[in-house]
Amino acid sequence: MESLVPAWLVPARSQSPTWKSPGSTRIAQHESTRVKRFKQLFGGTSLEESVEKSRGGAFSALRDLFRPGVKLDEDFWEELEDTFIMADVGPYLADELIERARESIAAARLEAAADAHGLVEELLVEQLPAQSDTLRRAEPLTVVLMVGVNGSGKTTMSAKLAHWLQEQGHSCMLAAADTFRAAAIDQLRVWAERVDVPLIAQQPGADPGAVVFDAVDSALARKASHLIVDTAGRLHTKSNLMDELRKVQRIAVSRVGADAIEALLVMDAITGQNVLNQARIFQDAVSLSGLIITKLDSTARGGSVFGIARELQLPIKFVGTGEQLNDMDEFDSTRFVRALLGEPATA
Ligand SMILES: Nc1nc2c(ncn2[C@@H]2O[C@H](COP(=O)(O)OP(=O)(O)OP(=O)(O)O)[C@@H](O)[C@H]2O)c(=O)[nH]1
Ligand SMILES: [Mg+2]
Repeated sequence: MESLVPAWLVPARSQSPTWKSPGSTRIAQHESTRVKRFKQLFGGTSLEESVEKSRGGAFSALRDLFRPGVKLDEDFWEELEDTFIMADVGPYLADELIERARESIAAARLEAAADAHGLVEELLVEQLPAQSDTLRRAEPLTVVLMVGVNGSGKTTMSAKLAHWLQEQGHSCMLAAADTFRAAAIDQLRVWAERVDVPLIAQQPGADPGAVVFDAVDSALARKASHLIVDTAGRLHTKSNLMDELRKVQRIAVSRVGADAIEALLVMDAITGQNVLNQARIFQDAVSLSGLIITKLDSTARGGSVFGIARELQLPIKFVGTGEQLNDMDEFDSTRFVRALLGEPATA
């Protein structure tokens, strides 16, 4: 029987030839108390796994830096900066963080690294834009546009959001505005059936603007609270495709008003620092209201989140942490930073 457990969830050491069935009992044996604690914290089944991975990577070095006995000397600052850069925080931000940490630590007259842990935690939380409501709620309908480059996770996240909204008692619909490939429409159809939400789709090649126009009509007629529009992945350099996105947004705005639009840029955490330029062009095309960072489970460098969010000054609304419906979470800066940094090492 095919395993219900996706491969990425199985710890790497379990994927050996002797490893037979990645069943839940066996996985449970691999769970550290830390993972269990994070499971309690996040109430989900996978964000903690993803964050654990980031902590196992560059961020675990950060945690080690704060162990008892380490002095706040030049070596410490150098190592801290290297660790930030390794974690994909980006060189400029790393530099600035170090400057600010130095100032705060000098002002607080701290000498031991272990005492500086809380301060660095605060500094990292401050880098992330203030939280906003997870999703707008406009009457009678909120239209959620999912935009982004190819393969960033738009379709998967559209389904996850539909499921998330439904679980909260909202009535939601999906619109297949990625009309480039028949497979894209089919992919969303499979998700819509799984989540059990109505899908509005047209033939492959149809005008995405027309799909959105029809979908808004249907959503209003059925009194849905949210319409999630899955758009085609596009490179920011293709101006005709960016114009198409503008048109889709214009149509949605003309039907429900600008305040009822949630335009979310879906970015994957793996691409790191080099997506900033792309993001700016998307922001110009469809005044974005927030970010979704996907694939946090697939990277050991959660630091890119800081650079992306700070540069764009947009709230991170959700994170994707796997390929299954429940592999998502609402973003919370403090919880995210705490999960990355963990408790200071005690030995
Ligand atoms: N590990 C992991 N994989 C993800 C996540 N989100 C999506 N994926 C996978 O990434 C791949 C692309 O996801 P899609 O949702 O199809 O991405 P998309 O942005 O709709 O792609 P296009 O429509 O081709 O632009 C699929 O194999 C997904 O299963 C995530 O949070 N974690
Ligand atoms: Mg897609």
